[in-house]
Amino acid sequence: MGKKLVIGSSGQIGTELILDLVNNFGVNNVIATDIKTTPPDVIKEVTFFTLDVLDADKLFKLVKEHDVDEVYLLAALLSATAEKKVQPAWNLNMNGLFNVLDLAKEGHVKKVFWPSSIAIFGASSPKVMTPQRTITEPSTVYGISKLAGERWCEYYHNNYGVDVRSIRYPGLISYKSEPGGGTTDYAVDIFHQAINKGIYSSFLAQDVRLPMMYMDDAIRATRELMQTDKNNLTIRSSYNVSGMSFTPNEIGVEIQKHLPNFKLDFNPDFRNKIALTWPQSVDDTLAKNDWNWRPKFDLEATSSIMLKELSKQTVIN
Ligand code: AKB
Repeated sequence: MGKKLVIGSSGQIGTELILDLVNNFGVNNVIATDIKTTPPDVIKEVTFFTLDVLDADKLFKLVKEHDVDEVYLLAALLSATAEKKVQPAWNLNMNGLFNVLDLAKEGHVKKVFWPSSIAIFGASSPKVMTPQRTITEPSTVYGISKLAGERWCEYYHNNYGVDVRSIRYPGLISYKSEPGGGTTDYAVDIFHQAINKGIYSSFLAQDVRLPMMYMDDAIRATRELMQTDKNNLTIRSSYNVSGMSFTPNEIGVEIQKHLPNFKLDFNPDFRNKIALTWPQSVDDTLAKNDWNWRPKFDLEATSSIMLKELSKQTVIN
């Protein structure tokens, strides 16, 4: 068995994906890389290298020297940050992907995972139960880069036989690692602030509904997709996957069931405009049919876990 290489391993998804890969394949079969020079404490047992995915030579050497056969490319600038760093975001999100796809095209790695996002949809897409295939006119740099990336993944699969697999992640909720630079980040921040301050000011308006997913579901979806027989996959751009959908007001009410004094107010900023162009829910029938995708966590379960786990961290800190 070759090794699994995670690029962007210190981010919100990367940290938890590393833990899952270590559990399933053993610590000696996983390599963590990130542009940051030191890995987070929770993954410090794993072999780690500093890597900028735009450095194609260093990436190639790492893959060869460590006998890598699977790459998880998570390095990207997310929706809110990308609006402020337009060219760097486009450069990282596109050329990072090309560097990895080209390695697979040349036969140096067998399988690639690359995340897309609900951000590929835009204001003209249907909002409720957004289909797998529909109008996609994203209006953010991030959304444009993810949509272009999807087309390239499908192109590399169809023309060069590259085994690349992808999920359109919704907003992800986790306690082991924090998100950074996304429009859906409020749904993690709110738990931290509820515990630490008892009050949260949401940068999305109270009734903006977005698709979300608890991190355990997102990681399991990733693993299940990667382990599915390639003949079952009918989508080589990226799969819609559904977890739950809620508004800032609804998550606030859920938190108040645990913390009755929690106060929530609303100060929408530029991220609200982005959120208004995204789906409220997505239709993931193809993921269900092709690789038996089933979410396990709803808002109630997610809120209980988040509050319980973050309270422990507060006590320890
Ligand atoms: C973001 O908010 O930018 C991301 C995403 C939905 O892809 N979390």
